[in-house]
Amino acid sequence: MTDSTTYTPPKVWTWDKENGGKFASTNRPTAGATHEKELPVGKHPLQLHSKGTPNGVKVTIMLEELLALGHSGAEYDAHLIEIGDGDQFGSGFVGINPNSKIPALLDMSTPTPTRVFESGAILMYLAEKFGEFLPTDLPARSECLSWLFWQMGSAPYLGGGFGHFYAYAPEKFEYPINRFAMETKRQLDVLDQHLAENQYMTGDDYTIADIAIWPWYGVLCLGKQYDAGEFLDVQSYKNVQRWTHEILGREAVKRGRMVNRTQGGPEEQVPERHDASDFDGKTGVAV
Ligand SMILES: N[C@@H](CCC(=O)N[C@@H](CS)C(=O)NCC(=O)O)C(=O)O
Repeated sequence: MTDSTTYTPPKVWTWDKENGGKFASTNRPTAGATHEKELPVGKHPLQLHSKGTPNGVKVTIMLEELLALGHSGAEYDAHLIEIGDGDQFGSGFVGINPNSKIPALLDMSTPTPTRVFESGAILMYLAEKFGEFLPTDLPARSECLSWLFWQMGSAPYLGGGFGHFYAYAPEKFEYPINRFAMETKRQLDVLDQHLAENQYMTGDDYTIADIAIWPWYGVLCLGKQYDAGEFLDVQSYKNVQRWTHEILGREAVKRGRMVNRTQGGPEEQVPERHDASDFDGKTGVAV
């Protein structure tokens, strides 16, 4: 590993497999399947292949919210994709997401199975399929989708930028930590100013914009993400704090956070969800 202050890029980049970092064993510069592996198919209309990361949790919260409203068509099997073991490079998974990232959804209730990848696209698909959490009135719908796409564009700076260099990189480099901490705090301020005037991201109604933003910025403001609560002074974002705790109190959020989770105590985890009874005896994620 070369010191970042003295690194001179070669003329042509080559893959240094030993470059260190938490994800060195799964990251690669090529796409496509590395091995044959069929995906399991459960009994429900919706087959989710995911893991309980912020992007994965967006979808399980949405599904639990839809079930809470009585949409039986939103019943789902949540199969665990162990991204640390490279499951995302299996042929079955690549067939539903050529980008090899969780979450990915297969809707078996359409005449031929419909694949949906990218968490924002999955939220929109489910919102449109069930007619919930996405306003139909054009100005309100546009506001909701603006915030949904804001999240999709912004979170990589938080996760891939700040989180990576603050928590996962093999060494603490000042330059990228400063750059991405500044951007993360700017984004938190965007949210804080907006939430000073609005109960939820799109006004009075809880929508897929909140469902997309909360698992990243809400959990960050709980001080959980990257153990960076103090460093980023998350308590100072008072309006984000108010919104974060309001959403934290929702039953569907409590359930969705546990699905495909493999961290914490057994009472916090539902690694695979095939039935509502899988939540029996589970207490939820500690804050
Ligand atoms: N833009 C994508 C990002 C998905 C994503 O980055 N997923 C991560 C986990 S949060 C993943 O599958 N990583 C595995 C890998 O990079 O190999 C989405 O929102 O669905």
